Amino acid sequence: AGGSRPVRYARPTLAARAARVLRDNDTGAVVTAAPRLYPHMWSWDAAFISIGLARLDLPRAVAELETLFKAQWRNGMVPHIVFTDDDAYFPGPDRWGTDTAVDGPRNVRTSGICQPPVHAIAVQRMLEIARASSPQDRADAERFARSIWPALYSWHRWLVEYRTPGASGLVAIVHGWESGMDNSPRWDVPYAAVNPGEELPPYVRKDVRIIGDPSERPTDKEYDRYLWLIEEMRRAGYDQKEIVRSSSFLVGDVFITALFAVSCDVLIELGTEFGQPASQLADLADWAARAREAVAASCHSVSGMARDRDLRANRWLDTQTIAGFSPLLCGGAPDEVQLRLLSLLDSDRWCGHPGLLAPVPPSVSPMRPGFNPRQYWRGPQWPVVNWLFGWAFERRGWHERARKLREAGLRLTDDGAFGEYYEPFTGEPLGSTDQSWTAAVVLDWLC
Ligand code: 9WN
Repeated sequence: AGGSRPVRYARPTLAARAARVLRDNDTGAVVTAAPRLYPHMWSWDAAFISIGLARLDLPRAVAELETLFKAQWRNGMVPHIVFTDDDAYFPGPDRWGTDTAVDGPRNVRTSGICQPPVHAIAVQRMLEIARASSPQDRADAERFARSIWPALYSWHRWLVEYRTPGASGLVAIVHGWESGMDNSPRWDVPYAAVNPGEELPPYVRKDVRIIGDPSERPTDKEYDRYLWLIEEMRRAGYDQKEIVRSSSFLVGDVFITALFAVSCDVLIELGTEFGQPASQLADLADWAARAREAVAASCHSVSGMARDRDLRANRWLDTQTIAGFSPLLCGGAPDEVQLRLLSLLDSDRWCGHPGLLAPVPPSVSPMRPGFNPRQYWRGPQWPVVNWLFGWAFERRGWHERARKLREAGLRLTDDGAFGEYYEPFTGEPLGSTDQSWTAAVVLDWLC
C-alpha cells in the first residue's frame, strides 16, 4: 500500500502547501475548484474553500461566499456553477443557456441546477475560526454572518418550496450533478430511465482531455444522460415547477436531506445569535424536523442504511454507498439503527477494511460488487466527504470518532498532492490534483 506515494509531508509543510494551492487557484475574483479541470466557482466547493481561506485571510473567505451569493437566483436557488471567463470546461454557460431564465441572476453567468446546502455550515465554521483569531476577524465574521443570513434562509426556503415534492419529505434532485456525487451507483437505476433523445445537440467533452486516464471520470454514456437532462431543463426555461413535474430524473436525495436538516439547525443557531425573525427561525425548525424524519424513514429495515428514493418510479433505491450513513450526519434515527450504522462504518466493509491505506470511508464499500477503486464516485475516497462526517461527529459530541476521521484524512492526504479523490488501497491521488476543497479541508484539520 502507498507504493505510488513516495513522499509524506510533515504537518507544517503540508499546511504551507495547502495554503499555496488556495492562493495559486485564486484568480483574484474566485478560487477555482481546481486549476485546469474546474476553472470556475462551484457551489459546495466554495463553502469548503471559504473554511480553508478563513484560516489564511478572513476577508478573502468572506468575499468568496459573497461572490457565490451574488449569483443566487431570484427564486433563492444557489447555482452549482458560477462561471468565470475561462472556456476550458464543458458544459459552459452557452450550453446551459440560463441567460433567459425568468428567475436567473443578472450580470453573471451560472449553471441552472444546485448542489448540497452546506453553506450555513461554512459560515458557522468561519465564525468559529475568526473568533479564535483576532478581534478584527471576529468583528468582520460577525458582520458577515448577520448580513448573509437572509440569503441563506431564502436558499433553504427554495429547497423546501421547489424541491421537496411528494410524501417522502426527501429533498429532491433533478440531475446527478446536484448531489455532488455525480456518477455514484446511487443514481444508476434512475439514470437507466433517462433516454437521450435524437435532438441532443452534439458536444465534445473537455474533462477527459485534461485527466490523463479517462477511466477515472464518468463514461460517455453517462455524459449523454447528463447533457440530456440539461436539454430538458433548457427547454422548460428553467421553470422549477415544470422541471419537477416533467424531467426524466427526479430522486429524493437522502444525503442532501441530512445535510439540509443539520444546516437548518446551524442557521437557527446563527439566526438566534444575530436576532433574525422568529417566524423564520420557526420555519427552519419545522424544515429540520421534517427532513430528519424523512432521513430516518428511509432506513432499510435490515441494514439500517438510509436510502434515496426514485420519485418517478416510486421506489426505494437500495444501492449501498457512503450516503447510507446519512443519519449519522443529522441524527434522528432510532438509537438501535444508529448503533448498527456505526458498527457497519467501523467494520471491514467500510473504514475497517484491512487493505485501506487510511481508514477514511470510501464512496462505495470495497466489498460491494461493482466497487471501482479508481472511478470517481464509484469507490475512491473523497477527503471532503470525510471532513463532513468528522464535522458532524464533533458536533454530535463524538470527539474520539471525529479525531480518528481527522487523523485518517490527514494520513490520506499527506502526499501533498491534494487529489480530488484517492485510490483507497494505494492512496494514489486521482482526478485533479491541487483541488481547492481538498487543500481547504486539510488546512482545517491541521489548524
Ligand atoms: C460537475 C467541482 C465539482 C464537485 C462535484 C464533483 C465534480 C463536476 C464535474 O466536480 O463535478 O459538477 O464536472 O465532474 O463531482 O462534487 O463539486 O469540484
